[in-house]
Amino acid sequence: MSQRRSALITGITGQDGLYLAELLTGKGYEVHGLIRGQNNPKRALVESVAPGVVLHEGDLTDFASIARALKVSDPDEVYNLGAVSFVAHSFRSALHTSAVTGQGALNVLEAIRLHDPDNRVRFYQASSSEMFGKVQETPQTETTRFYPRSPYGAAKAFAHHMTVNYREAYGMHASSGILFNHESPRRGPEFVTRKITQAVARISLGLQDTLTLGNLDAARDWGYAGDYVEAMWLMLQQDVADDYVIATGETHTVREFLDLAFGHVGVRDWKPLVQVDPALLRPAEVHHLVGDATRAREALGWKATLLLPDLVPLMVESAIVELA
Ligand code: NDP
Ligand code: GDR
Repeated sequence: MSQRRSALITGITGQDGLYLAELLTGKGYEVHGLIRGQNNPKRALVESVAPGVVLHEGDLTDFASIARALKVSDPDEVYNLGAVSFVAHSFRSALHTSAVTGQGALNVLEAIRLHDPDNRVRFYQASSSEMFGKVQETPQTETTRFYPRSPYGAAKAFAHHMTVNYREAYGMHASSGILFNHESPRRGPEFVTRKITQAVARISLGLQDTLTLGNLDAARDWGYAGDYVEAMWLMLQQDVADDYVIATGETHTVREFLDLAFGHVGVRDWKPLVQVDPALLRPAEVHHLVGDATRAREALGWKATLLLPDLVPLMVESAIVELA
């Protein structure tokens, strides 16, 4: 009988960490997670989503804690999802973002190299479409040049290059998923999709009057997080490690998102309900992203199943249910 496979997930308390822990638990994996702080309030949430998960206290800036988690869990697969992930915040906290989102990934790579010199462990790095920043070509593919526009994007580009380097220099099975925006009812409330859908739910129930946003013209390739964690897993099941763009291939503006969200609760003209606050504009913006996931489709057999017109109602409905 084959031995039960095991995985260690950093960032297990985040949106993707929860979906991935759920996915891997469902596949029969022994799931381990690195969790920050001595009493992280999200511990119970992780345990309810992925029963049997084993949590190890640690921090991506603390090399020893990563080495310890690796030693105790001895995983077949490591998914590095932990990061300071909010782009707007990264401008206010550039050094910390660099330490967690950039150097943190290197800490994990180096800890794996020391723990497993025989390259048995397979590694996944959560790279991002934010690395494309001021886009040099449309749609963006695995070979599109990076031009990050934030401390977050720059830190992710560093982590991405280090992942490629550990693959090429040491023969590590290290893959990067260059994921475009993906959303869900588990998305953090600071991100625009969840901010909008939660506000629309509250406005529709008479609990809030208006919504304040920043740049309404930004365009994003928005997919569903449940689909995207499936792609992460598929990458680590390949014989050869590689980098993959994961995207829907469709782009929409924040305005279009507002049309769909307010439209779902019967509000056609949302303009009187939405204010723009210049304080929410970013020092440098990523204006337009759209990904070409051909490589993922051909090599992994992966395709986005839930597109924005179905995703937005799902998020609004979920926010309404939470308020009930
Ligand atoms: P979230 O912001 O929801 O989760 C981030 C996770 O990182 C949380 O578990 C958080 O823990 C953890 N974390 C933060 N700081 C540290 C630290 N110092 N040490 C250890 N863990 C830490 O992000 P998502 O789930 O949305 O994204 C997962 C990954 O994918 C991130 O790396 C993100 O940058 C990347 N990504 C996300 C995309 C998206 O659209 N969602 C697209 C492309 C890439 P805590 O709960 O304790 O704060
Ligand atoms: P993003 O996501 O920066 O693309 O990074 P976010 O939802 O924060 O912003 C998307 C776009 O919406 C515009 N916007 C606003 N954004 C927020 N958060 N709040 C607002 O009020 C608002 N108004 C307009 C932004 O300017 C931006 O153009 C996400 C994160 O998950 C990253 O970790 C990940 O790498 C990328 O997606 C791909």
